[in-house]
Amino acid sequence: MQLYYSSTSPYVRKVLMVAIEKGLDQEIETVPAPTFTADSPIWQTNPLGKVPALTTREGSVLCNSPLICEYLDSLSDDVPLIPRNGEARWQSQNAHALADGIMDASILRTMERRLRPEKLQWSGLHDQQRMKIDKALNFFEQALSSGDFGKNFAIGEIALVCALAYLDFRYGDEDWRTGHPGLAQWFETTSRRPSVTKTAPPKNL
Ligand SMILES: N[C@@H](CCC(=O)N[C@@H](CS)C(=O)NCC(=O)O)C(=O)O
Repeated sequence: MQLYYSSTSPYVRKVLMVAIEKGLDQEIETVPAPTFTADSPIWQTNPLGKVPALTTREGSVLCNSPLICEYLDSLSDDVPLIPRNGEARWQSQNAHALADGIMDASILRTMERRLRPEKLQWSGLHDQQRMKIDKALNFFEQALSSGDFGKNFAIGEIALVCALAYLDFRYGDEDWRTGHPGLAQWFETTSRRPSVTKTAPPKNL
Protein backbone atom coordinates (compact mmCIF):
# COMPACT_ATOMS: atom_id res chain seq x y z
CA MET A 1 0.00 0.00 0.00
CA GLN A 2 1.11 3.56 -0.65
CA LEU A 3 0.23 6.50 1.54
CA TYR A 4 0.46 9.94 -0.06
CA TYR A 5 1.53 12.09 2.80
CA SER A 6 2.86 15.27 4.31
CA SER A 7 4.92 15.03 7.49
CA THR A 8 3.02 17.92 9.12
CA SER A 9 -0.55 16.82 8.34
CA PRO A 10 -2.50 15.71 11.44
CA TYR A 11 -4.85 13.68 9.22
CA VAL A 12 -1.91 11.77 7.76
CA ARG A 13 -0.54 11.23 11.24
CA LYS A 14 -3.86 9.72 12.31
CA VAL A 15 -3.69 7.23 9.42
CA LEU A 16 -0.07 6.36 10.27
CA MET A 17 -0.99 5.83 13.92
CA VAL A 18 -3.86 3.55 12.93
CA ALA A 19 -1.47 1.59 10.70
CA ILE A 20 1.02 1.19 13.57
CA GLU A 21 -1.63 0.22 16.12
CA LYS A 22 -2.94 -2.38 13.64
CA GLY A 23 0.56 -3.71 12.88
CA LEU A 24 0.21 -2.70 9.22
CA ASP A 25 2.89 -0.02 9.02
CA GLN A 26 5.47 -2.32 7.38
CA GLU A 27 3.05 -2.78 4.52
CA ILE A 28 2.75 0.95 3.85
CA GLU A 29 5.16 2.92 1.70
CA THR A 30 4.93 6.67 2.27
CA VAL A 31 5.02 8.94 -0.79
CA PRO A 32 5.76 12.60 -0.06
CA ALA A 33 3.02 14.65 -1.72
CA PRO A 34 3.14 18.44 -1.42
CA THR A 35 -0.36 19.85 -1.65
CA PHE A 36 0.16 23.25 -3.19
CA THR A 37 2.39 22.49 -6.19
CA ALA A 38 1.10 21.70 -9.66
CA ASP A 39 3.54 18.81 -10.24
CA SER A 40 2.78 16.96 -6.98
CA PRO A 41 1.95 13.23 -7.29
CA ILE A 42 -1.17 13.93 -5.22
CA TRP A 43 -2.97 15.07 -8.38
CA GLN A 44 -2.65 11.58 -9.86
CA THR A 45 -4.35 10.06 -6.81
CA ASN A 46 -6.77 12.56 -5.29
CA PRO A 47 -8.60 14.97 -7.60
CA LEU A 48 -9.08 17.28 -4.60
CA GLY A 49 -5.30 17.49 -4.14
CA LYS A 50 -5.46 16.65 -0.43
CA VAL A 51 -3.44 14.28 1.73
CA PRO A 52 -3.84 11.62 2.93
CA ALA A 53 -4.72 9.35 0.00
CA LEU A 54 -4.06 5.62 0.09
CA THR A 55 -3.48 3.06 -2.64
CA THR A 56 -5.02 -0.05 -1.13
CA ARG A 57 -3.99 -3.71 -1.20
CA GLU A 58 -6.48 -4.10 -4.03
CA GLY A 59 -4.81 -1.29 -5.99
CA SER A 60 -7.66 1.21 -5.73
CA VAL A 61 -7.32 4.70 -4.26
CA LEU A 62 -9.10 5.92 -1.14
CA CYS A 63 -9.25 9.58 -0.12
CA ASN A 64 -10.23 11.23 3.19
CA SER A 65 -8.68 10.07 6.43
CA PRO A 66 -11.82 8.65 8.15
CA LEU A 67 -12.41 6.36 5.17
CA ILE A 68 -8.75 5.33 5.03
CA CYS A 69 -8.77 4.56 8.77
CA GLU A 70 -11.90 2.47 8.35
CA TYR A 71 -10.29 0.55 5.49
CA LEU A 72 -7.13 -0.19 7.49
CA ASP A 73 -9.19 -1.23 10.50
CA SER A 74 -11.22 -3.59 8.32
CA LEU A 75 -8.12 -5.51 7.21
CA SER A 76 -8.05 -7.51 10.44
CA ASP A 77 -10.15 -8.06 13.51
CA ASP A 78 -7.04 -7.86 15.70
CA VAL A 79 -7.02 -4.67 17.75
CA PRO A 80 -10.32 -3.25 16.44
CA LEU A 81 -10.03 0.54 16.52
CA ILE A 82 -13.54 1.28 15.30
CA PRO A 83 -16.20 -0.68 17.20
CA ARG A 84 -18.05 -2.84 14.68
CA ASN A 85 -21.61 -2.00 15.71
CA GLY A 86 -23.97 -0.58 18.29
CA GLU A 87 -23.75 2.55 20.41
CA ALA A 88 -20.00 2.07 20.95
CA ARG A 89 -19.49 2.50 17.21
CA TRP A 90 -21.50 5.73 16.99
CA GLN A 91 -19.88 7.28 20.05
CA SER A 92 -16.41 6.34 18.87
CA GLN A 93 -17.04 7.80 15.41
CA ASN A 94 -18.58 10.90 16.97
CA ALA A 95 -15.41 11.46 18.99
CA HIS A 96 -13.44 10.88 15.78
CA ALA A 97 -15.54 13.51 13.94
CA LEU A 98 -15.14 16.06 16.74
CA ALA A 99 -11.39 15.55 16.96
CA ASP A 100 -11.18 15.91 13.17
CA GLY A 101 -13.20 19.10 13.58
CA ILE A 102 -10.46 20.49 15.84
CA MET A 103 -7.99 19.71 13.07
CA ASP A 104 -10.26 21.30 10.44
CA ALA A 105 -10.57 24.51 12.46
CA SER A 106 -6.81 24.61 13.10
CA ILE A 107 -5.93 23.94 9.47
CA LEU A 108 -8.32 26.69 8.37
CA ARG A 109 -6.46 29.08 10.65
CA THR A 110 -3.10 27.91 9.32
CA MET A 111 -4.25 28.39 5.71
CA GLU A 112 -5.52 31.88 6.52
CA ARG A 113 -2.23 32.79 8.16
CA ARG A 114 -0.01 31.32 5.47
CA LEU A 115 -1.85 31.90 2.21
CA ARG A 116 -3.78 35.13 2.62
CA PRO A 117 -1.70 38.29 2.18
CA GLU A 118 -0.97 39.94 5.51
CA LYS A 119 -2.99 43.06 4.71
CA LEU A 120 -6.08 40.93 4.05
CA GLN A 121 -5.82 38.78 7.21
CA TRP A 122 -9.15 38.54 9.03
CA SER A 123 -8.81 38.17 12.80
CA GLY A 124 -12.51 37.22 13.05
CA LEU A 125 -11.73 33.90 11.39
CA HIS A 126 -9.14 33.08 14.03
CA ASP A 127 -11.50 34.07 16.87
CA GLN A 128 -14.35 32.01 15.50
CA GLN A 129 -12.24 28.90 14.90
CA ARG A 130 -10.56 29.22 18.30
CA MET A 131 -13.97 29.35 19.93
CA LYS A 132 -14.97 26.11 18.16
CA ILE A 133 -11.74 24.43 19.20
CA ASP A 134 -12.26 25.51 22.80
CA LYS A 135 -15.82 24.18 22.86
CA ALA A 136 -14.69 20.85 21.41
CA LEU A 137 -11.92 20.65 24.03
CA ASN A 138 -14.54 21.31 26.73
CA PHE A 139 -16.57 18.43 25.32
CA PHE A 140 -13.60 16.07 25.57
CA GLU A 141 -12.65 17.31 29.05
CA GLN A 142 -16.16 16.46 30.20
CA ALA A 143 -16.27 13.10 28.35
CA LEU A 144 -12.95 12.14 29.88
CA SER A 145 -14.08 12.91 33.42
CA SER A 146 -17.39 11.05 32.98
CA GLY A 147 -15.53 8.01 31.61
CA ASP A 148 -17.27 8.21 28.21
CA PHE A 149 -13.93 8.80 26.50
CA GLY A 150 -10.38 7.61 26.96
CA LYS A 151 -10.98 4.14 28.38
CA ASN A 152 -9.46 2.52 25.28
CA PHE A 153 -7.10 3.73 22.61
CA ALA A 154 -9.49 3.63 19.67
CA ILE A 155 -10.17 5.88 16.68
CA GLY A 156 -11.54 8.83 18.69
CA GLU A 157 -8.56 8.79 21.04
CA ILE A 158 -6.10 8.49 18.15
CA ALA A 159 -7.70 11.43 16.34
CA LEU A 160 -7.68 13.56 19.49
CA VAL A 161 -3.97 12.93 20.13
CA CYS A 162 -3.29 14.14 16.58
CA ALA A 163 -5.50 17.20 17.04
CA LEU A 164 -3.89 18.20 20.38
CA ALA A 165 -0.38 17.62 19.05
CA TYR A 166 -1.23 19.81 16.06
CA LEU A 167 -2.33 22.59 18.44
CA ASP A 168 1.06 22.29 20.17
CA PHE A 169 2.84 22.21 16.81
CA ARG A 170 1.22 25.30 15.27
CA TYR A 171 -0.36 27.17 18.20
CA GLY A 172 1.89 26.33 21.14
CA ASP A 173 1.68 29.92 22.43
CA GLU A 174 -2.09 29.62 22.95
CA ASP A 175 -1.85 26.90 25.61
CA TRP A 176 -4.92 24.68 25.20
CA ARG A 177 -4.02 22.98 28.51
CA THR A 178 -5.33 25.89 30.57
CA GLY A 179 -8.89 24.99 31.51
CA HIS A 180 -8.46 21.39 30.34
CA PRO A 181 -6.37 19.70 33.06
CA GLY A 182 -7.83 16.24 32.50
CA LEU A 183 -7.03 16.36 28.80
CA ALA A 184 -3.54 17.67 29.52
CA GLN A 185 -2.86 14.72 31.83
CA TRP A 186 -4.39 12.21 29.41
CA PHE A 187 -2.35 13.65 26.52
CA GLU A 188 0.89 13.43 28.47
CA THR A 189 0.33 9.79 29.34
CA THR A 190 -0.96 8.82 25.91
CA SER A 191 1.89 10.56 24.10
CA ARG A 192 4.26 7.84 25.35
CA ARG A 193 2.70 5.23 23.08
CA PRO A 194 5.06 4.10 20.29
CA SER A 195 2.47 4.99 17.63
CA VAL A 196 2.56 8.58 18.90
CA THR A 197 6.32 8.96 19.34
CA LYS A 198 7.07 7.35 15.95
CA THR A 199 4.80 9.76 14.07
CA ALA A 200 5.75 13.07 15.72
CA PRO A 201 5.90 15.97 13.24
CA PRO A 202 9.34 17.35 12.45
CA LYS A 203 10.56 20.28 14.52
CA ASN A 204 10.97 23.77 13.00
CA LEU A 205 8.58 23.44 10.06
N1 LIG B 1 -11.07 15.71 5.48
C1 LIG B 1 -9.76 15.45 4.94
C2 LIG B 1 -8.88 16.67 5.16
C3 LIG B 1 -7.52 16.51 4.52
C4 LIG B 1 -6.78 17.85 4.43
O1 LIG B 1 -7.37 18.94 4.48
N2 LIG B 1 -5.45 17.76 4.27
C5 LIG B 1 -4.65 18.96 4.12
C6 LIG B 1 -3.29 18.75 4.72
S1 LIG B 1 -3.35 18.79 6.46
C7 LIG B 1 -4.47 19.21 2.63
O2 LIG B 1 -4.17 18.29 1.91
N3 LIG B 1 -4.66 20.46 2.20
C8 LIG B 1 -4.47 20.84 0.84
C9 LIG B 1 -5.66 21.50 0.25
O3 LIG B 1 -6.65 21.76 0.97
O4 LIG B 1 -5.63 21.75 -0.95
C10 LIG B 1 -9.19 14.21 5.59
O5 LIG B 1 -9.63 13.88 6.70
O6 LIG B 1 -8.35 13.53 4.99
